[in-house]
Amino acid sequence: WGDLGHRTVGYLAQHYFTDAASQLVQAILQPTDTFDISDGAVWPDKVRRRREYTAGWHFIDAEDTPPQYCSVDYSRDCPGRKGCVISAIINQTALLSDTSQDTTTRNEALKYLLHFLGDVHQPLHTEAIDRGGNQIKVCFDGSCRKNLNLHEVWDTEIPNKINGLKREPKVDEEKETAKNWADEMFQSGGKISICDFTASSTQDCALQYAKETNVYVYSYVLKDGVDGLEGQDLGGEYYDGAAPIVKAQILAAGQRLGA
Ligand code: DCM
Ligand code: DCM
Ligand code: DCM
Ligand code: ZN
Ligand code: ZN
Repeated sequence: WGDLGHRTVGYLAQHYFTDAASQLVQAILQPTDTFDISDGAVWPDKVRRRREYTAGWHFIDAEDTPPQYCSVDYSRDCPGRKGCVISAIINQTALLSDTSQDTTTRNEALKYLLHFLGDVHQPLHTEAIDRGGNQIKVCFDGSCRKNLNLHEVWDTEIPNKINGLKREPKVDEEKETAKNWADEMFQSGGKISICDFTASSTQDCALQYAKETNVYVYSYVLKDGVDGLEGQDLGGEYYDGAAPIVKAQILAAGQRLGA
């Protein structure tokens, strides 16, 4: 997701925290007036280029065959050295839970988790084809600007349009929009199924979420194949079908992150 999506997932998760969880997040994140939970959630994107070894942690390149057969396979799709969003969730959960780790390690582990629970719910972050849709050129609401692609439409254009947010907003406006969207979903979004992580491993839970997310690649995102999307304007009918999926996935990410 873009910043709006990640910030909303952070604010939404906060609504589900127990008092103990709020205190723990306060202690580990140490938020300030200018650095709140939503800034923690976008932080991994801010350091992504400086920390090249983290670039592969944001997605899992499922080598499946849309729109015919969907699947996510941990041993097939998560390269050992480079890692993927599933291994990143496993590793950062372990670091966050380990009280013998230093404060910086646990602070960063929390920020990575705030972010990756979001990314694992973006359909194109669970799909390899054309680098998760980054190489599929499309248009949106009359704009066919250079480099606009299917991935960015799902990360940013659709969430922005749902909320009437323009491109490249000021941070304060973006945070306000994210807070309002989170409040709205908390009030009327309904209840999402949550993996029982006391009974299942982090890997099984993260993989379950990735598989659920990957199903949308088939049922909607690429249902007409790549050729049916290339060069098309996705701001109309495609947007109308995509918006409820984006809302459902942001809601699921927020509730699951909160849990
Ligand atoms: N920062 C962070 N975690 C915090 C507080 C700040 O990652 N708990 C980030 C935000 C800025 C940088 O560190 O990019 C410097 O923040 P500050 O000026 O608050 O030290
Ligand atoms: N940062 C921070 N707290 C950390 C790690 C990093 O405040 N635990 C800040 C410092 C930089 C930015 O985040 O502004 C990126 O850090 P780095 O250069 O280490 O990737
Ligand atoms: N991305 C992805 N799958 C890939 C490569 C990238 O989901 N195989 C994501 C990560 C960013 C976005 O696409 O959210 C843009 O990546 P980049 O800046 O590496 O082009
Ligand atoms: Zn993305
Ligand atoms: Zn990301």
